[in-house]
Amino acid sequence: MQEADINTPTPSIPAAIPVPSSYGANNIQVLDGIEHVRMRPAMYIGDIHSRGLHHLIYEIVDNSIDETLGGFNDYIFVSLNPDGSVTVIDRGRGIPVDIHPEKQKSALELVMTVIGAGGKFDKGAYKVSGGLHGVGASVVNALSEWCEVEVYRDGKVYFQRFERGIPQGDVKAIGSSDKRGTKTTFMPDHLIFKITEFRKDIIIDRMRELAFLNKNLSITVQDTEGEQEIFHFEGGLKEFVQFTDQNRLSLLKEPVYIYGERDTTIVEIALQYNDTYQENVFSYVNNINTQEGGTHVTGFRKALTRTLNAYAQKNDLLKNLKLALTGDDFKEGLTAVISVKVAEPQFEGQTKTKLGNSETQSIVETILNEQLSEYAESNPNVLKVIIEKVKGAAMSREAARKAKELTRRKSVLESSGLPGKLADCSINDPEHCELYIVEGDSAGGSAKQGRDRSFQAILPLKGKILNVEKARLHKMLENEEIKTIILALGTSFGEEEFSTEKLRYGKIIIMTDADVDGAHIRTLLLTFFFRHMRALIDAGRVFIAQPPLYLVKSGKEQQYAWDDDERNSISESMRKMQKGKANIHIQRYKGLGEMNPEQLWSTTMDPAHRSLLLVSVENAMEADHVFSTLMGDKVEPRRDFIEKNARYVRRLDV
Ligand code: 0RA
Repeated sequence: MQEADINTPTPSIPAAIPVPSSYGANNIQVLDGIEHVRMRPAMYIGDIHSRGLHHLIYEIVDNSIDETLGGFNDYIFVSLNPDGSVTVIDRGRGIPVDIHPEKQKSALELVMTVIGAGGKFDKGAYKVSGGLHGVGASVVNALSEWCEVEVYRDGKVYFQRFERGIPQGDVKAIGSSDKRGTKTTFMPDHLIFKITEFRKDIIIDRMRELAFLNKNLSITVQDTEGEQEIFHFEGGLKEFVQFTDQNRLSLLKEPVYIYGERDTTIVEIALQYNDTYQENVFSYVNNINTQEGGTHVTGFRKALTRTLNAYAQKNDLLKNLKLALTGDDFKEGLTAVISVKVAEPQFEGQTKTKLGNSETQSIVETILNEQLSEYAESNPNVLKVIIEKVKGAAMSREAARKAKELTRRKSVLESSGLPGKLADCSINDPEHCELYIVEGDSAGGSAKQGRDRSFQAILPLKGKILNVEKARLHKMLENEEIKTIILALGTSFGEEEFSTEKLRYGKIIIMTDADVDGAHIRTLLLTFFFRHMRALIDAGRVFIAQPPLYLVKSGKEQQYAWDDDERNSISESMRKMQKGKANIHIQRYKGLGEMNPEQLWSTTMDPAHRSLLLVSVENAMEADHVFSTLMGDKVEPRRDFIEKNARYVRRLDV
């Protein structure tokens, strides 16, 4: 997948914007700012593909969310308009329209044209400022063909229009109204974005999430057909946890809910235990998903372990357990959402989604300690269930340890040998090495012969790997295929030992057949990477190979096709050259094994010609939902999911 580098200037964007001679220094600065955004949009919104496009909406919605966090707004309306533009309405105070004394411009115009002005206004205590968030409405404006803002304030309606960021006249009062709020409509610039179609499902995921996180807020999403969905959850985080666990069996009647404030920090937590073995903790700071965690998550874990442990000791619930509980034992089957509001959040980490504020850790810890122990005292039956679950985890941990000891040697995972099935590459520099995980021995054979052995390694898998969604840790480590993968990667495994630094390959490429079994194996592998080696996905190390589906032949000429459209247009053009007399033969590749080594190399493995799909997890919550639906125990939701999504499945030979 080709993504523009953050520093790549956008080609073919008219940089020169005509500047009227009456413009002063202020205006030149403003125009420079707008021009910079248009030259390097990725610096401001991440990319110019689907992700960046949707970011435009989030950016405008974030402003309305700021009003909500300040207590001034309880309603947001997002409409995908038939002409491709988007409208966002709130019932906040309305962007001020009075004239700034020095700049001689309305506050509205400054908000919409001065890059970075959003942050300079007093937007309330809990500013949205993580990662790419908070770059401001001016960035959206600069990247829009046109943008119109209506402000409802002081009994009047004000209006201003912009084109590619430039005001088309001053803000004007165009009518009277007793409403309050802001309405922004923008048309993403087709000169900037490679993709200009919004996807309703992506927008709905984020709006639903925002509604869970702000229980007083109601968000309506309207699609191009006029169809509306309303998101309003009075249960807030409690409902968020129930939504996350909808395909799992919960052990509690309803989630534990904690709310507390200290100084200017607000802490909200909901948690429950289910009958699976994974942990799902989603954390937010000022409504931003902190994918890399941070101090709020550390505080949460410490308090959870300490409080539950202390309660269990005190009530003698651990009497037949001969070992001490560890932090990991509290993770099995835990689903939790942690949401904190912090006045001056410090974001760290690779993607600036890790909270750094040290005071937040002790605030979360104190609030959770206090309230969870109170909850425990008044809900002894719930605590019994939780402690039983935790004890189960501890006993399974102990069983795994004993199993290892019994074999009287170091665990295979700690041995230095490589698996016998691996055909390794010859160079040692991981950055330049690739591991192909291939389905089946016959495809493995072709891949081994076709590869460039200097930097490409091949690991053939025998068949289906274990479904890790349903398995406990020690069961996984008994599975030959999984052991082989871990050994080949060199990363080791498990909370303490896993390390991306030990990874032996820069790219891990999953190469399976284009049929149902291939899709299943690919999903099993992705489940494994998502649940147990998520860091590799986040680091952009996991890829999916794209073998062609067809070989179209006519006489000596031959071309590969990756989908039906391509196949048709190739056959069409072969007919026209050869003036309709062509005898066209189309071969459908069912499996990788049908390709000879040279074909596999030239179509799928040769870096100069292949295309790889980069696996990324944009939305961990959504990914968790997909995996728990597809790989979990409940049959009904899986059937529903497959029925709903079947039309999105391409290149699948059913
Ligand atoms: C600056 C100051 C004030 C409100 C806003 C910005 C504001 C911005 C947006 C953007 C979308 N909706 C918005 N609603 C409000 C406060 C002005 C005052 O004190 O009345």
